[in-house]
Amino acid sequence: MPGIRLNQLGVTPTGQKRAMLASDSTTPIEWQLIAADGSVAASGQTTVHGPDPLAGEPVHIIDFTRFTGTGKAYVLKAGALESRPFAIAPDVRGNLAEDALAFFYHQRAGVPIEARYVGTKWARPAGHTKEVVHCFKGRDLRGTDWPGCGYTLDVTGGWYDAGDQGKYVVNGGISLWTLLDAYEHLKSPAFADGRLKIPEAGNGVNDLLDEARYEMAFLLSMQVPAGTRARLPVGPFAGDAKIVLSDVDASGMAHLKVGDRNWTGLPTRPADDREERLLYPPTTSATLNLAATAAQCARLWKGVDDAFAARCLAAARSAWAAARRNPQIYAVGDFTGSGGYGDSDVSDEFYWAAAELLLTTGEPEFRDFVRASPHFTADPGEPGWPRTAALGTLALVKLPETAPEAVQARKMLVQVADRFAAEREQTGYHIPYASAGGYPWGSTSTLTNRAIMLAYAYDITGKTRYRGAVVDALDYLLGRNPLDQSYVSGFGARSMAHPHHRFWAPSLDPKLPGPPPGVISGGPNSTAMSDPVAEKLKGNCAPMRCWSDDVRAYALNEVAINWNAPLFWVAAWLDAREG
Ligand code: 9MR
Repeated sequence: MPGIRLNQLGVTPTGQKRAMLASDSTTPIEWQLIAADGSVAASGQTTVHGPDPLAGEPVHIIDFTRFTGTGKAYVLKAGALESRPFAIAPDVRGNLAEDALAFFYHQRAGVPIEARYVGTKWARPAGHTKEVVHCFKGRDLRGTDWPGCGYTLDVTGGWYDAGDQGKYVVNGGISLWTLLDAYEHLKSPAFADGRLKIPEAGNGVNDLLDEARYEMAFLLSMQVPAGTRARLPVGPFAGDAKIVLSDVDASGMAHLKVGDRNWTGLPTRPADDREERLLYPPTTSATLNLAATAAQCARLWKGVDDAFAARCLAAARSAWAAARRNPQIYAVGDFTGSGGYGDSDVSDEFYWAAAELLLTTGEPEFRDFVRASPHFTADPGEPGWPRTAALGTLALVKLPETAPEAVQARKMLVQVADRFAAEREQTGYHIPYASAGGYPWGSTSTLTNRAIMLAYAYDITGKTRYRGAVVDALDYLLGRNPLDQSYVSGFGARSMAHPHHRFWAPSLDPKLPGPPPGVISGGPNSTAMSDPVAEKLKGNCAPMRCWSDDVRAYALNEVAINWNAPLFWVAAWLDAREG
């Protein structure tokens, strides 16, 4: 492992440039930047950070931002330590944004993944075609007897969530939001019609919208039909309390998920899944995810496909009304075969949905709701599937500049961005995330989601410190970390190659491909070390080191739509803002 670590793709000439090294020295160390011809291009002294409990080592920082030359093979040296050769060039990220977005085509359910778009290596037959499914009926693992429902829904399509082949409205919601937000906020020509390798390229519609529509259509299909009464759990149920089901008007709610009755083995190509696929009970959170994204859809497809936009608006309104009628229906069922995505505080989902509906319709009901929400005046934190307040804030900043809700949202956004940017000083690796409680499941997405907030703060204020913090986050993810690891497949000298995935699993079946380029691992996880690989590391790793590139490590090395989406957003933002 090289002693000096930095973004394995290299750095840009005009951007911020930092590298890290581990050293016990309490005094600064001389460093030199050596050009390919052996000449010293720049030199200076490290900044001593000292011991970093997140990294499990004492860290020094080399900052060579002031050097603005370009070249292919620079090397940093400090004492006996060296970096790998690296590039300084405007285009070091290459196709990161496009590849991160291509992940969503690869994850499509219901259609074959065709060689003409992904190459023969990653082509595969369609999985889960014609998913006309009925509701789970019978006893779950917690002993609750679910009555099933009197209908089936055609929920063919959408994206598989992750290494598993479940399709979840909750996690689908934030992932779809992120793609649609990239479309709406970045307005990048890079994804115009015909730019992506997807079947819809050339249909006259922006390709990013086309990819997003594939999931939007799935979310719409998960809505409970009008006139449906259902027996659902109302209110939270503590601990092992018996769950009581009540008769409610469930019209317009959204089922939380469609998934396998039992977990499928590893590997399982999507087309080879023989498990029964089932709809699981509607929840308030899923319903609000539908309301929020359908509201986005209603404004973004207006003028592109008015009929689709109108369908989305009707779905958003009926979902909102359903959530207001049923504000406390949580994912308390305990089912095997698919992920939980349970969330018993949906005040943030209410705030998010109301903010999207306000932005789309301008109606007073949504304005009043937003203003009365505790999230309107609170630190939104970073987005995450159970924490969507930030998404509401990012909707409000899109209101006309002088609208009081926009003014307040900008204030909260800058406040949270300042907090994230300041956290860098607490970490040896200078990243905008000084997690005191260890690293959570999917920690790489905490960073990319924070980077989205920082990017917005830069766009609103023009302060380079926020852009620098975005670069810091991405540098860490692409190799500037104690493991010298790029968490993105195909990008960097040591990049993730063995994700927990049922198809990209060559270490389990040599006939299967590895991950395509541009797929990000969930990354270090020191707080929920539940898989067999993680269990062995438990207690022996500093948070940033609790990771292994192992297909069995589902708590450390899975890939997921809500993790690739913010990677795409951030890479596309940097491309758009750095030229
Ligand atoms: O990302 C989810 C993480 O926040 C949870 O702690 C974890 C355990 O419930 O589940 C993660 O989501 C997984 C989902 O349940 C099933 N598909 C794969 C997801 C990524 O690991």
